[in-house]
Amino acid sequence: MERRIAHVDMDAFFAAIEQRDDPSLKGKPVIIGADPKGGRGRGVVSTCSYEARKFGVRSAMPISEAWRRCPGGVYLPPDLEKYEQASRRIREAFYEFTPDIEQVSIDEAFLDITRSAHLFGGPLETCRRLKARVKELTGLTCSVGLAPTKLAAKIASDLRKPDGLVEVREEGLRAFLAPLDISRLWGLGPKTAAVLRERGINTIGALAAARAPDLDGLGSHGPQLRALALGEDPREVREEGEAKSVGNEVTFEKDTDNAREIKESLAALADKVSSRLRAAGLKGRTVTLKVRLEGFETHTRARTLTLATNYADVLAREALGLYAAFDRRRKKVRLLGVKVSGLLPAQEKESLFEDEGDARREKAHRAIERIRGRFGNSAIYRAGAKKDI
Ligand code: TTP
Ligand code: MG
Repeated sequence: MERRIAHVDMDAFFAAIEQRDDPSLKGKPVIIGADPKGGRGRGVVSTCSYEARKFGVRSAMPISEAWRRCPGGVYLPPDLEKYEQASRRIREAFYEFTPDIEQVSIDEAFLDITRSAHLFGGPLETCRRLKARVKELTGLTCSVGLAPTKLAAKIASDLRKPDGLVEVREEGLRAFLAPLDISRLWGLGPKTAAVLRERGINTIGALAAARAPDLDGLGSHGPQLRALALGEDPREVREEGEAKSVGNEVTFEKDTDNAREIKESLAALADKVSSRLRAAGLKGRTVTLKVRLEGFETHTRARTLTLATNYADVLAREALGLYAAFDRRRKKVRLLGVKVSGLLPAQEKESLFEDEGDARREKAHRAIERIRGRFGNSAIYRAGAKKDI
């Protein structure tokens, strides 16, 4: 039976929420991210409205560059709590259509509607209704790709943004993929892409038609990529190990090698990530440290814990440990990030022998959360994290 997988991706998510909440921003270039400080700001763009994209502004671009391209834009700091609330609403809408959901990020999910679509007038009609329901619950538009595989659904959702809906059927799958650039394939890094391009393989169709010698030197990756190019992608919705994570980062006012500043920032980031995980009822197993050095050179280091956690002190300890083992070759630090992935529900028991410190930690975290709930986030800091991020 043909699988029907929908990939849903909200349009200009953070920016669209700000435009929804302040109608005077509608139709304007809105840029969410670090403070541009009149062009001297040092952080990056989180996202921007489609109006701002016309000026060439993009996610992850330095905010100073965005300012150069679009000095007349409206620049706003992100309000993650508000966006997470919208994200929860969207998920509620999804569950009205199927229980088979894989949330990929704050604004993106796969839905397997193979078994439920008949209840809503068929797969395409299900997607139309889903878009309408998301709009009704959040006032926001999304783009949906409907296809027999995750790869094709993901690509399809991106093709007619914003407010798009693109359907790909099994019989048209290979023809749909063939003209697309190889960079659209998952798991294809820039190095492999460069090797393929040197051999004249630029499109997914060319890769599908490639002979064994063209795939030489790519190891087991070669046949795998070719299978994807042929439309073979058996990955299921809800598959483990998807890029599901909670993270925060900070760009320093000035590049720094001040050990104390770095330590406090890592502790504050761990604190923030811990609060967001706990608010979402999640814990995670893998802690990733991101370090961007002067000159924008970026590195990540990760460690996977035996037991998943959402405790600020455990995350801080891991982040500090990863940082201590990182060799920055005397270069100064521009940005730090802490991210937790490998997420599971916080109440899930992983071991019969809970860490003896856990009950105490849980109590301490709850006490801090109560105080913050009553007096605001800066009413109390954890030791070593005396800082707002
Ligand atoms: P995306 O879905 O990549 O972007 P988007 O929803 O803003 O725009 P599009 O219409 O192209 O889907 O990411 C979702 C949100 O995640 C985005 O609104 C802001 C945040 N984000 C960042 O903070 N930094 C980033 O580098 C990216 C890519 C996204
Ligand atoms: Mg999006």
